[in-house]
Amino acid sequence: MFIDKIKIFVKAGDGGNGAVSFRREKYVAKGGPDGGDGGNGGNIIFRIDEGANTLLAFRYKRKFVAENGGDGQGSKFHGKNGEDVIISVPRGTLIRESESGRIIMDMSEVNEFTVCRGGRGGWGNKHFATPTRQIPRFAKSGLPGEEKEITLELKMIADVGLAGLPSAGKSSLLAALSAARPKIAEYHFTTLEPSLGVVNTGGESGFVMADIPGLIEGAAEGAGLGHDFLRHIERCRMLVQVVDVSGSEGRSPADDLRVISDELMRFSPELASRPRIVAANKADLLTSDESEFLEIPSVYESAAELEEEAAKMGYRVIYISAAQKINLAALKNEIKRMLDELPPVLTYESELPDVSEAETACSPDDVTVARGDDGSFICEGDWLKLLVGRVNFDDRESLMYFENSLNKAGIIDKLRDSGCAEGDTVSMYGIEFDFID
Ligand SMILES: Nc1nc2c(ncn2[C@@H]2O[C@H](COP(=O)(O)OP(=O)(O)O)[C@@H](O)[C@H]2O)c(=O)[nH]1
Ligand SMILES: [Mg+2]
Repeated sequence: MFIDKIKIFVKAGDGGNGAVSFRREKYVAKGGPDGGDGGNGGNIIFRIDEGANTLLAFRYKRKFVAENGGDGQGSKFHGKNGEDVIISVPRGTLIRESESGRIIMDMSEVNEFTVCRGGRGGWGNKHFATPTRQIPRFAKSGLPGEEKEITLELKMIADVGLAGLPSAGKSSLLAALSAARPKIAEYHFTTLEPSLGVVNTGGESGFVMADIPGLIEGAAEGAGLGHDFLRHIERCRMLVQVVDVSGSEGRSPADDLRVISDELMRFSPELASRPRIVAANKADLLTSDESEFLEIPSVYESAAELEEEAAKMGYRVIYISAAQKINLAALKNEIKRMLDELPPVLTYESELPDVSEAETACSPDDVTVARGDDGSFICEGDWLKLLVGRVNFDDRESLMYFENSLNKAGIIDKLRDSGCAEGDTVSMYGIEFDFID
């Protein structure tokens, strides 16, 4: 079973609550506040696992929830931070937002990525040991951890992608050129999962080749195994189209070239436009003498047609036998020559708006004021949430900035208009303070 696309749910831990507590000591009549902070919630982190090449591990586990932060305690005890959850994925996994389909991250160049941040722990009242009335009295509740429905989609990373009809000899070619051992047999759709192999070219690096299940006419409509597997060669720098030149299955190689080209085009015109070579395979069935390979098109009409069709599309044809390992060096050298001039493997940019854009998108005008059950004034709005997230409540200057921002943005006026008066409690994303007019 091969799984290369799956939807999962992830949630980072919530922040623990800050404690509100007062020191009690012998001989100290009235102790100061000593409530410790809540711990931060654990993050959800993706990490590349070089050994993995499928998303099979997610078949039975689709929900990942990181630990919540512990609550703060008296005597300045800080709550324990929640443990992160590390999720291993194969290199080349795209993380998308399920609902919009937008790419959050391409796990191909970074090794680690935090997809959901744990909520920050609430502040204990120890921070407000010398409360001036202008500053928040105490920060109490921890903030919730982020949660998301995401879709993981594996797009393997290879320099060269093999495309062709079933039984053209794609798997045989990968096996002949690399140490990979894909399944090979004379029946169609032997290959049910993609595989990668490293092809040595004498130099230190070589190149990576990807074998995928065969395509047939109508794959775009779901015929055969459909064309979803093409996603695994979408990053490839070039394609090798494998064609059975012997007509061993009674087909015309020129037709085969057209059929596959059409299906590639229907999947993605961009993929279809990548540089390509045609590997005319099973040439051993036409002649067993390698020196006669170049003569094939002048002897066999079907091969001449293939040459003509390929020339129209701008592709070079190289005659090979994957099974007998004949003329493979010529193919390999041509691939190498082409790769030397091609841009690197495709990687995908995040499609999420960056944070600064998100910030400019929300406005203080959208901040609302509501009354809580206890009579407090509760302010909410994305603009405010971002502001609160940025303030360091341990730092006086940061607090001043907070207060000025509220003033300038008209939030204080809004509170006043809602009937908030001197001494009332105002609550903003876990922060509470007394209203001073
Ligand atoms: N005579 C001959 N048979 C081949 C050659 N390459 C592959 N085959 C055979 O064709 C069949 C299909 O090969 P396979 O590599 O599984 O094709 P795929 O479906 O494109 O991956 C197998 O029986 C292979 O042994 C070749 O160069 N010459
Ligand atoms: Mg195969």
